[in-house]
Amino acid sequence: MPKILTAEAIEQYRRDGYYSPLAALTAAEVSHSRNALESFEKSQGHSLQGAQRSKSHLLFKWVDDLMRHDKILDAVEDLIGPDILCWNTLFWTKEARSESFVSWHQDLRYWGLDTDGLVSVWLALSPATLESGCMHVLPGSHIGELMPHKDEYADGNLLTRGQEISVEVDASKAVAMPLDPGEISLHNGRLAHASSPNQSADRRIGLSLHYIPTETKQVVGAWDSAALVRGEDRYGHFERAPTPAADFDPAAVAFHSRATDAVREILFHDAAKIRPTI
Ligand SMILES: O=C(O)CCC(=O)C(=O)O
Repeated sequence: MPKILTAEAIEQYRRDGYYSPLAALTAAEVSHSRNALESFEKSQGHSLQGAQRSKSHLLFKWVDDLMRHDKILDAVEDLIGPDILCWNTLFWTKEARSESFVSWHQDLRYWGLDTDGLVSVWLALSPATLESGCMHVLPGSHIGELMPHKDEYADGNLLTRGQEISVEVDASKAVAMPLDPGEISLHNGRLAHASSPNQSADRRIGLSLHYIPTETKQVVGAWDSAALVRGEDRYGHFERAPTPAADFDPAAVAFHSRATDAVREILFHDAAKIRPTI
């Protein structure tokens, strides 16, 4: 018996590679999270940058709480079962009226994870609309071989290598996934997706959370880590990430540095050029 998704939603996810939208956070939870993010950004004088965007649950207790949010985990459990690791949490902020975009790509082409089961949850902390550059997906593209990609490093591309699918993507078949604040979309890590610049007057703030079954292995990097967020890990393929006691817990911050260096090496594996930030 599924915990939160309907049988139709699960069937759609398996067939098309995504399901959206699903209400997850209350308005109070959204405003708590957005305030926490923006207060920190204000205190440091700029938005989250570089490694701060990645594995952010090790820096911010409130992100660790979001990563373990019952509604989100119930949806993930309906798709991959009760033993769940979270490999990464990653912020995707497009400033108001900015050129930032994301080219068409498939995440599992780059992450060194040997699973077809990765569930990518994208949580909206501000309106993700057509105007603000919500994600678009290509239904069914999670099935079959991963597509070839090339590294373009284009200005404004939020992806590490500016990677882009190098065969033609029929964008007329793309489906938009607009989200209200507090809603999530779920997509398979093999699904092709992209997004356009933010033409709205508000920031478009999203947090993506990458959940994997515990049997998954890292096959590119020599060392990798993940947080056990539900159930049991009977495999031990990833070093267990600590849970921070508070924001900037020294032990978790030290782990964050090691863990994001490892991810960076994985993401740039085989790349001809290395960008200074991820
Ligand atoms: O935030 C976006 O527009 C794209 C996010 C993305 O590529 C992802 O979550 O994998």
